[in-house]
Amino acid sequence: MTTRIAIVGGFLGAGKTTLILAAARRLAARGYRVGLVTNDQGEDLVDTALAGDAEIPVAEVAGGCFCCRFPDLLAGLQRLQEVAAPDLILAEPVGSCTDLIATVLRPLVQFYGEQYALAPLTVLLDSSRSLAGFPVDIRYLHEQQVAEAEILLLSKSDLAGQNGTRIGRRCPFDKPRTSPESVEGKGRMDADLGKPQMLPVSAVTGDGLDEWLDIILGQSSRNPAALTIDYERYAQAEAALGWLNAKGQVRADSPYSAREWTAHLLATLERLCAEQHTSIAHIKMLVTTPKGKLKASLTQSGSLTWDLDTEAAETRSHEFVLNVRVNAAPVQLEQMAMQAIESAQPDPAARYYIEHFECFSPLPPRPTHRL
Ligand SMILES: Nc1nc2c(ncn2[C@@H]2O[C@H](COP(=O)(O)OP(=O)(O)OP(=O)(O)O)[C@@H](O)[C@H]2O)c(=O)[nH]1
Ligand SMILES: [Mg+2]
Repeated sequence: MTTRIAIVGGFLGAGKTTLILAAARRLAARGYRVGLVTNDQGEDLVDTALAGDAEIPVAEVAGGCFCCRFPDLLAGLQRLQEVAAPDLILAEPVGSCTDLIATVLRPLVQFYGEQYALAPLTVLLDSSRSLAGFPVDIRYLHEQQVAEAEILLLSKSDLAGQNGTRIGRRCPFDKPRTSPESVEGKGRMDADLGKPQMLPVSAVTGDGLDEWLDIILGQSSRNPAALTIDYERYAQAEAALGWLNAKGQVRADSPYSAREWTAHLLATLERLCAEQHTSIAHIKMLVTTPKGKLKASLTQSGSLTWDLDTEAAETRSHEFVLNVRVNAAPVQLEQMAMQAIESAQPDPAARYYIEHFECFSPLPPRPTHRL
């Protein structure tokens, strides 16, 4: 029996995890067993913790994207099959990853086609946001992500019309594809089918979600032409990103608000990014107190969103996981993050402990397979 896999890509902060979690809840209500695979260049992921909190079986591929860690992806898929026997696995590649058709979908179909059935590649495009402040290579990477979509989801459709944005069904980077062949080798596709199916969705209101689920449950990847992509530029784009994953704890003798601590830290980071002309791709924080959880995200300046906010009471301690992806050198990002953590101290006697701290730029992509 084959297990269906839907790969859900798109740029950092485009809304992949939020959509996948909303989809998993909806699928569970329809009677499907669902598993998730999260992915990152480092470890200690807010996304994995969120999926675990939602009680959805999750496997994590850490230390590199699916394409460079293909054996780890396979191991994660297998683990999910063993523990949860899912009908559908939703897999979220790192938001700075592209060329997924050639390096992930095709190898899965070609080498493991008896075990896995691939849904069309979904890519999220957040039309409420501009990447104009990012270097040209990052914008190139973003274009490549959009260009290989089989289903292009125009995410956060509830924000359409705000910030002067509009969501339509025309792809902003529309590039017709050439002579793809079907996965099963049943011949060439109709030229029209080379274009992505386009759909506005909102994980917040649920608009478009059922329509998308019907597509990924009912259709197979058509094995479109692989991207013609310049790996030098792709590597330059990755190298232009500063990546920080940190995990730690705060302890104080007097009660304080963990929400204020989070808001203060993120506001400081946001201010430092603005002062140092650093564009924000995605900054996310998960905070756990003895009584509840908080999760906040920033995908651009002025966009702080609280996705989880169950912490009503004051606390004397909390744990945190901080993931930052910005256009900055690692050494610069490390200084900004430490300054933000120190400035958020609830009182001068409070102590913070960093259990894990890694700050780097992703290495050039070296896919295990490229077909
Ligand atoms: N208004 C609105 N906000 C959304 C929607 N989907 C996601 N967001 C917000 O966008 C931010 C980023 O969402 P994520 O789901 O973490 O994005 P992601 O693509 O998984 O990000 P990375 O894993 O860092 O690449 C969060 O603050 C979400 O609340 C949506 O449909 N509408
Ligand atoms: Mg995510």
